[in-house]
Amino acid sequence: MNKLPELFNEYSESRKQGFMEVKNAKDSGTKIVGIFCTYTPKEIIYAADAIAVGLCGMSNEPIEAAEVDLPRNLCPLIKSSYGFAITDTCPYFYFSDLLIGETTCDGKKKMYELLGKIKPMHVMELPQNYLNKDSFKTWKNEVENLKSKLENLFDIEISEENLREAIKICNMERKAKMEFYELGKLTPPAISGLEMLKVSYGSQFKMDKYESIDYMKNITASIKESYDKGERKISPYAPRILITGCPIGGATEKVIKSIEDNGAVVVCYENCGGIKASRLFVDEDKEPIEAIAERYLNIPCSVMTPNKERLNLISELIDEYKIDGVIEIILQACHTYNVESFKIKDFVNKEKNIPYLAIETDYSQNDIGQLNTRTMAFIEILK
Ligand code: BJ8
Repeated sequence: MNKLPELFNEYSESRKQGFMEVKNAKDSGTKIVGIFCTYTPKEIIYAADAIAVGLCGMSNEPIEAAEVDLPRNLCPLIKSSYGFAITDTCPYFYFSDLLIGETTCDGKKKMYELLGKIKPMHVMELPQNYLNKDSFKTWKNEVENLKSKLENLFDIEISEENLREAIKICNMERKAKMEFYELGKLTPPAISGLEMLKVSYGSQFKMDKYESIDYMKNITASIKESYDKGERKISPYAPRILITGCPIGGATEKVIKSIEDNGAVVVCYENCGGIKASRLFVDEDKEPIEAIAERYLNIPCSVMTPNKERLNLISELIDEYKIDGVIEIILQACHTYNVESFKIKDFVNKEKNIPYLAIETDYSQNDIGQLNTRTMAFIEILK
């Protein structure tokens, strides 16, 4: 079995390796579909024998170029994604035959209009009240439209069997990820939050799903084996933190680093890239399109209103992971998470009786001093 440090290094390098994999796939005639969001029903893309790639959007470098066209006071994730596209510095974007976006937040959907001038772009209309009966109909229709779009564009037919196979493999991937995240449930946790973030962030760049699942399983088994032999890397007294809020990775690793440098440990990520994206499975016993539509419409992102399921999820995770404090990371100018943070704080403080801290940040490294002061003060309360 591989030793841990090499596994982690390999995963942090996997974004670069992913570039080569996607190029090879493209050269051999495989279609590439670039995606931006957890709401994209990846099963439809795999059923079309294409590869879904998460597009670059976690780095500060292309933001200056993006600000020539976009307002400065905009979410860094949107500016970074757009900047990568117009500077042609994201190989995944470059190789994509089609981009898929959803009508989530205002900034993203307006950016998709601009991206549509550079690449073929398909936007799915995401209803934002999942409780409304018509929402399911609309969304199911959008999933069917996506299937037809891929069939026409790639001149193929997506059979029910293709869909069932894609559902199975995506569920297997979710299961492998959930087992990996369970390492955070141990006391003390078997892995630091920064390592956990690197593994889960890096995992999206493995193009072959079976390989990716095996790799995730290997990492989990390897860490468990060391833990069972008595290896402890984290102090049992380190306060246990749940991260919620906007998607993070790349430039925003600075927040996790600051939390852990100040003596706490991140044991669970509720956000996209973490549990939110992996805990919901597609029902393999239902009609495939219906089951896919149902699973994706239930994702508790702050673009939904109401978004009660997010509170339920946070509540369960606080209990399951024995959380001492919740830190919400809000990307600058993300209105949905920023406004919803009021409810989250109230719920965490009053219903779960634990401290909550909201951190608003961007992709620059200018706020590291202030970040450290705030996380240090918060962690002192927890000790
Ligand atoms: S399912 S979290 S990936 S929309 S881009 S909403 S940070 S202002 S990313 Fe998201 Fe899908 Fe939801 Fe997940 Fe705010 Fe920025 Fe908008 Fe953002």
